[in-house]
Amino acid sequence: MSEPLGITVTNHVLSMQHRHEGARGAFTHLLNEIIMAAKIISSEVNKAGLVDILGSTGGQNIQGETVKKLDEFSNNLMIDRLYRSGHVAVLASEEDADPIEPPRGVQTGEYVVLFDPLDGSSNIDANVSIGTIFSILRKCSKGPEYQMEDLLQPGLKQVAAGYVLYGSSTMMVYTTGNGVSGFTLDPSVGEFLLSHPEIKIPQRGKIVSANMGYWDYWDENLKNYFRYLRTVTDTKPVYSLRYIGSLVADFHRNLLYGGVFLYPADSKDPKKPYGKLRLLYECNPMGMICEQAGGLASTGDGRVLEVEPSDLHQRVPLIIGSPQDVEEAVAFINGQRKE
Ligand code: P6P
Repeated sequence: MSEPLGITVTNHVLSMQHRHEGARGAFTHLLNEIIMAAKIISSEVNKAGLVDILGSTGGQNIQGETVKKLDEFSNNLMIDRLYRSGHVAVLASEEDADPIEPPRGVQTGEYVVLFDPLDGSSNIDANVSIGTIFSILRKCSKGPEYQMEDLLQPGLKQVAAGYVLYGSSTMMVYTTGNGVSGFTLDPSVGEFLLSHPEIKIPQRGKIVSANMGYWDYWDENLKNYFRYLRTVTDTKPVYSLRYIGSLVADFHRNLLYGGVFLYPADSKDPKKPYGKLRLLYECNPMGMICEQAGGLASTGDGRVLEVEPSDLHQRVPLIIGSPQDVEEAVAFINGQRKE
C-alpha cells in the first residue's frame, strides 16, 4: 500500500474557501488555474536545457529587458489560463506595458491579477532558480468594465498573494490572509503537496541579501548599516551575504532561514532612484506573504502594503524579511542609528 497522498494545494485552497463567507468557488477556480500554469511552466523550465526554449526572442519588454523565450511562454500561459477561469476583470504583467484586457467574448469576473510570469529570467540560461509571482485583488470599480483604479490598489487590498519557485524542486508558497503555506511539486503524481504548513519567519536571521555592486550609488546611512552588519561584536551574530539575483529565490531562503533582503533606493543612480523592484507584482505580493509569516516589508519610508500606487510599473525600494532585521535596517536608512 503506497503512502497516502499528502494534502494537495487544491485541497488546501478548498479548505481555505470554507473560511470565506459567501465564497462561491470562483476564487478557488482562479487559484487552481494559477496552479495549473505553475505545473506547466515547471515542466518547461525543467526541460529548457533540452529543447530549443532557452535563449532570447530578440524582443524587449516594457522594462527594456531582453525577453527570454521562457518569459514569453510563461506570460502567454498565465494570460490564457487566468482568462479561461472566467473570473477575471483585467490582468497586468511585468511583460506588458498596458493592462491585458479580456479577449472578446470571454466571460469576465470580479478578480484582478497582477503577475511577474518568470522573475529572475536573466538567470534562465545559467540554470539558476527563477519564479512566478502573483497578486490577486477584487475589482473595486463600478460597472462591468475594468478601470485603472482596479489595478492601482494598495497592497493591503490583496485577497491573496503567492509565488512559485522553480529550483531544485518546484515549490508554491501562497497566502489568502490566514497565514502562509508551502507546497512542493511531486512530479510523479503531478500534484503540489503540503510540505511547509504555517510558515513563520524567524524574528531575526544571520543573512543579508543585497547587490553590493551598487555600493557607490548608496547614501551614507545605508552604508552605515552594512558597516554595522560586517562588524563582529560579542552581541551581534555574524551575518552572511547571500544574493542570488533572483527575488523569489532570495526571498524564499530568507523566509525559511530568517534574514533581510534589500533592494534599496540607488539614490545616486538616476536610472534607479527608487531601486529596481516593481510595487504591484513584486513588492506587494512578497510583502503580504512576509507579513502573514510574521515578517515586515518596508520601503524605508513606510509599510510597502500602504503605498498608494500611481503607475502600473512603478518601482519602490524594498527592505523585507525578519522583523528585527527590517526594523534595524530602516533605523539606519533613516539615520536614527549610525552604528
Ligand atoms: P540586480 C531579476 O531581474 C530581478 O527583477 C529580481 O528577481 C532580482 O532580485 C533583481 O532583479 C536583481 O537585480 O540589479 O541585483 O541584478
